[in-house]
Amino acid sequence: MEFKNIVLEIKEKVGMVKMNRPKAMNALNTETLQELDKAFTHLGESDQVKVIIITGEGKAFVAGADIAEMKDMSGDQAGEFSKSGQKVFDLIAKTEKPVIAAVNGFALGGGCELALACDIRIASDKAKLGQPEVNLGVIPGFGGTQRLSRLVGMAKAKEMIFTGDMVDAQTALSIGLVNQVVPADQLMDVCMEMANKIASKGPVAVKLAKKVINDGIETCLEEGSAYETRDFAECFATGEAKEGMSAFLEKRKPNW
Ligand code: CO8
Repeated sequence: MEFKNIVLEIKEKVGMVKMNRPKAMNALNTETLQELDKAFTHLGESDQVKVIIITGEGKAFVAGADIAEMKDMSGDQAGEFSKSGQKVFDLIAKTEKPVIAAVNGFALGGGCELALACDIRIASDKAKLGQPEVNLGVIPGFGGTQRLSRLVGMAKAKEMIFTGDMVDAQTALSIGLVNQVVPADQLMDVCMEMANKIASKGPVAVKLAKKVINDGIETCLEEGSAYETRDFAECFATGEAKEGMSAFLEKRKPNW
């Protein structure tokens, strides 16, 4: 698939999305959001792809929503823009395949929110993350007020969102905003290694684990545990559990 602002590649079982508007620090304009929507719909539907990695070309992962496009918006237009971004990020968050954000550089505003919509964030030691919207007189509008506080807790989320300060990769690691920090030149190798490892596991199990964790965090423990029981049983119903356990007992690799 050909796009203007992103590059989509599939390497065996891994779908790779690269944000590719480096002159504008990969800022998210309407066209880029539409392209992301198309790319993730395609990757979500592909039988070949088991894991997705998203990264950015140049100095930025994504430096936010496109400020030039937003500047003259009316309240209604801004609301629509916020909704369209949230829709794409929800698609990413709910994609049945794990999504790894390879945070290569600045992940600011909508860029931090894009990383937050992913399942796992691996940061280069050069990365900087933040929600600088208050510097522009706005609040995060692509899910940041909700996902950041769920991930790092309300106090840290409020500090980042109220001050607009960026955090470096090590600080992001210390507050749980990223999973790992790696040297910049190893970022893609580390992400690929993790993606390949996940892609080698039971695909139904990985898909259901993502769904149960995501659904469970939005509800109470009792209901979340019921989701877990339902999907634990589902692993057996599909035959995947039988193959995984037989392979273990027969000392061979599972054939999913
Ligand atoms: N939008 C549009 N253009 C951008 C953006 C952006 N978010 N970020 C950078 N650019 C452009 C610059 O204008 C510049 O363009 P030009 O070369 O034509 O002057 C080019 O990218 C390079 O940027 P800099 O010269 O500033 O590069 P530096 O290395 O000096 O700085 C930074 C890099 C720190 C990333 C800096 O560019 C910066 O601070 N960018 C803005 C970050 C920001 O404020 N992001 C938040 C945007 S608001 C947002 O994301 C809200 C999301 C929800 C929207 C809800 C809908 C209503």
